[in-house]
Amino acid sequence: MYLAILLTYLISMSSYVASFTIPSFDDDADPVVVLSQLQELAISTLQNSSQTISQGCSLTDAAIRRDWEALSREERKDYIQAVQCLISKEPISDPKWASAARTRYDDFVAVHTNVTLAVHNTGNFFAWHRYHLWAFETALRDECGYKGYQPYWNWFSHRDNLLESPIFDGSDTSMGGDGEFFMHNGSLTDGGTLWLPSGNGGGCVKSGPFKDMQVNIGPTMPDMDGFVPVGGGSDVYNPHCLRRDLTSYVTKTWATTANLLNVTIGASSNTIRDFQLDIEGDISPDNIGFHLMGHAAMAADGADLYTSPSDPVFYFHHSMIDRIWWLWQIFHPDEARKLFGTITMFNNPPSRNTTVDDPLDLKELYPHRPISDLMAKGENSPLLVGSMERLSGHLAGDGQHR
Ligand SMILES: *[C@@H]1O[C@H](CO)[C@@H](O)[C@H](O)[C@H]1NC(C)=O
Ligand SMILES: *[C@@H]1O[C@H](CO)[C@@H](O)[C@H](O)[C@H]1NC(C)=O
Ligand SMILES: *[C@@H]1O[C@H](CO)[C@@H](O)[C@H](O)[C@H]1NC(C)=O
Ligand SMILES: *[C@@H]1O[C@H](CO)[C@@H](O)[C@H](O)[C@H]1NC(C)=O
Ligand SMILES: *[C@@H]1O[C@H](CO)[C@@H](O)[C@H](O)[C@H]1NC(C)=O
Ligand SMILES: [Cu+2]
Repeated sequence: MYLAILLTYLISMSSYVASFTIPSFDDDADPVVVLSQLQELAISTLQNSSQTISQGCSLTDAAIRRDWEALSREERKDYIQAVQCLISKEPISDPKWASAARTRYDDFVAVHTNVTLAVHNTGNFFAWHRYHLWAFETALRDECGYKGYQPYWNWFSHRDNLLESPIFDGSDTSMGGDGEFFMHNGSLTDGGTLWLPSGNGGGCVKSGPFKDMQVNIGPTMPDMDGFVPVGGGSDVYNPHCLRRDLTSYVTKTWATTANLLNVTIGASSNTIRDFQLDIEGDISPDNIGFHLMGHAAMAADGADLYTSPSDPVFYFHHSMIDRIWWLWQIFHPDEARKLFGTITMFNNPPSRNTTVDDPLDLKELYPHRPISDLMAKGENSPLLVGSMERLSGHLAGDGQHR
């Protein structure tokens, strides 16, 4: 079935570069393998297009975001050092709205917290997070000497046991391990409608480079039982340790091949509406969607709707979300530049539809660029290649292209 959908589209491709055998996708296959097949299909699709990539960006000079697992020990240490460098720098955000920010790292938590209700379950969800991610990545590079790009968390790898993931294994090349054991009754997520079981943590991250990280903002709306909100956002200074409760139940349940195929080339992929509703967990009651899945798997600070960028793995998660959007855009050129949703969360209060001319708000920290800047230019581009930000990434999938 998936193959048929693809062929319809692929038949319309004209020129070619390299030979590539289109795999037949199967819900029973290993999701890690399926994702790298989708990745190769996407790259082949781009290579076969005769479209010129705009703004001086091409497949050969595009920046490449990579799987953390594909980075060498040295590359991982460079990344960790750059994040710690941002944590050691002074904030530049205006205390008028970000009085709780104490570090340059906090600026990115504070801005997310401030605009939360305008960038989740809204039409700008993907684009705003793409811009925020780019801004963070650029700060690592320009202000902290980092030479690479933002790595991503491949949710499908180690989905059965997150403690074995090189992101979470607690080693000196990880982003820190699990939290200390903290007795609690799981998390009530999805607006309090869905209960998820606890992992074995919930307290302060107990190992690895972010063991002693101090979080200054939040929790504002934590889902985890026993983690008490402070009643405010980026205006409430609340120094506390970074907390996690790595919950493999969540990735085991939802990081599946069926869900991956559904959003990229299957039933949920046909329109921006269904794609976005699926990713944000609103397409079916028993699927929390990849976005909430990643947050809920970290739990505690990383699952707070407002202050989740407090956990540095937030950027790994959103790099993967961005990658899935990018894959989907390549496979669905007619939908790729469309938006779905209004300018208020769940359209509450009721508001107008988002348009591609709407500015993306990163407060005074970065220019308010229109959404269209982060998507393709050119009405009928089969590729939707556009700005650097859009292409910046994902060309080396899953470490297989190193
Ligand atoms: C690209 O073109 C090559 C050569 O014609 C072909 O083998 C390959 O399947 C094409 N890739 C896609 C994704 O259509
Ligand atoms: C966001 O910042 C503005 C000032 O720029 C402030 O008026 C508003 O209350 C803040 N909103 C939240 C949710 O923090
Ligand atoms: C844990 O929380 C859930 C959801 O609120 C509730 O249904 C369940 O009874 C609780 N379990 C215990 C042991 O308190
Ligand atoms: C796949 O997508 C369809 C259409 O969006 C949806 O109805 C179905 O529930 C999805 N399947 C899963 C496993 O989420
Ligand atoms: C808003 O978008 C929806 C589809 O996403 C469409 O049905 C509706 O007509 C649009 N509303 C306006 C006022 O354009
Ligand atoms: Cu967010």
